[in-house]
Amino acid sequence: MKRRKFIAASSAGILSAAFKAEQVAVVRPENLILSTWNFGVPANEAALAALKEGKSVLDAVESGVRVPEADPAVSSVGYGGYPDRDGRVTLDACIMNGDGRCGSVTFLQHIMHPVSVARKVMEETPHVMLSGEGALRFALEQGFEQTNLLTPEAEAAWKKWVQDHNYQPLPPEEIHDTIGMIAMDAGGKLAGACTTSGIAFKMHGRVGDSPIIGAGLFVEDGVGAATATGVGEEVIRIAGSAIVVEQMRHGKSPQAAVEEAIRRIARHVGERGKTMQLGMLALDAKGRYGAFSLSPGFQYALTLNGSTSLIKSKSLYP
Ligand code: SD4
Repeated sequence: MKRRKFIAASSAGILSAAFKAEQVAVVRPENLILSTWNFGVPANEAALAALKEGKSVLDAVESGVRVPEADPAVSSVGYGGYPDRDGRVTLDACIMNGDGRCGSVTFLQHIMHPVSVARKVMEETPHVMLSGEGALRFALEQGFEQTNLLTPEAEAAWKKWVQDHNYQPLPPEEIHDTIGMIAMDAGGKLAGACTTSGIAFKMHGRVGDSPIIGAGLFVEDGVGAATATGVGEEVIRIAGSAIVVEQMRHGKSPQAAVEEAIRRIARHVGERGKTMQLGMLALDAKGRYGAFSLSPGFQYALTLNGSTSLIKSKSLYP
């Protein structure tokens, strides 16, 4: 960090506030990017590359999450995602800028980059959310190509599930992972994106938290950003990302805010929480960040001052 910027940050009181946080970025970093799970590492690197090229933080999160969307080895996002119980890959995604602009698609089929369709909804329509057939029609009008998203591997996993599970949804510990990314650029501007194929072998038409602004993602300049992964129904029930940002507005650190959200979910789900996959990430406008999950195993990618690492989150249950 350049000396002049460092002095500006400390004189604004940012430094002293940051020292009180549980997880501390000592001064506002050049760029801060957080995303869920191990596939967040290459995603964060793509987002960082976009920021380094001078692109906006909104561009950065979009290019970041496009990486797992296009990766057939990631069985929970975009191309290669596990299908619903009828064998159809249906995708949910949203994107949000710190100034309140946002867009979302739900139950979208045949399009590899739902996050980019969500961005077009934000930029090219008077709406926030498009769903299903209408979202697909809009995507095609916008020039997106229709693709078969069901890879042979995902189809084989689905066929095995059909044989083994008698058409019943999987228990929460066996579901797969969403990418949620939140980021702040050197100027303090925030953005986030969230994209998923949802819970594997879900009912046809089921939509989770990921494309819902305020549930899977929420971002507000000057306050903070939050995102969620895991059993979307439980995140929706508490308006997860919105309440995390709201608590940061009222003075909680990102870590305290995600812990409070996870504890609220724990009260709803009782004993099931011990094995339920559900994690949240948050960052605030001071450059502090936090992560917490219900059951153990949640990991996130953190990019701070130009380098990215994969970190094991703290969890409520051991
Ligand atoms: C959903 N939250 O559709 C997503 C799925 C997920 O880890 O993140 N699984 O509910």
